[in-house]
Amino acid sequence: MRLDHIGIAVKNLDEAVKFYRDVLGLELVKLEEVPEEKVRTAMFRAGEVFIELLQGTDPESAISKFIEKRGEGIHHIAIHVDDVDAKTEELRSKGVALTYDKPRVVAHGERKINFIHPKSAFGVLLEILTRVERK
Ligand code: CMX
Repeated sequence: MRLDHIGIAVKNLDEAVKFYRDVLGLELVKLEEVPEEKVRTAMFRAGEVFIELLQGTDPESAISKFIEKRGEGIHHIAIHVDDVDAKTEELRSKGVALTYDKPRVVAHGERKINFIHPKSAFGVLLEILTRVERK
């Protein structure tokens, strides 16, 4: 297992990209829309890990709801695992609350993801993911 990325919820992705890329100077690796999660994202390389900015594309998006309740800020921490299906089953058998029964395939099959509910992880939303191909 390794830390993959830190997700930050933002209201305006374009404005946030200007800060992280142009002011801070991080390398923008990818801009992407993930319809399955109702988000637009920007992924920046920060050494061995990534910083992911997320803007909701729908008021019902988890990101839009998060910002409405708690404001912009750190939304989740993502941990890469070799097999997210096996990890989901293992964690469920240990009584951990997961948001999806089965991991979701997103980004044209590039990633498989699930989330550990913050109530099971001391107030932090943890994403577990398997990347089919790291980009
Ligand atoms: N981090 C920490 N706590 C969070 C949280 C977050 N990101 N999101 C919600 N919470 C808190 C809520 O504030 C609430 O706290 P209180 O009970 O103290 O008020 C608590 O968790 C319970 O919330 P809930 O009523 O069960 O559920 P919500 O409707 O707030 O949804 C969650 C929370 C995690 C179940 C939902 O956001 C979810 O299913 N997330 C997974 C999907 C997702 O986040 N997608 C966007 C990212 C996609 C990507 O990375 O590509």
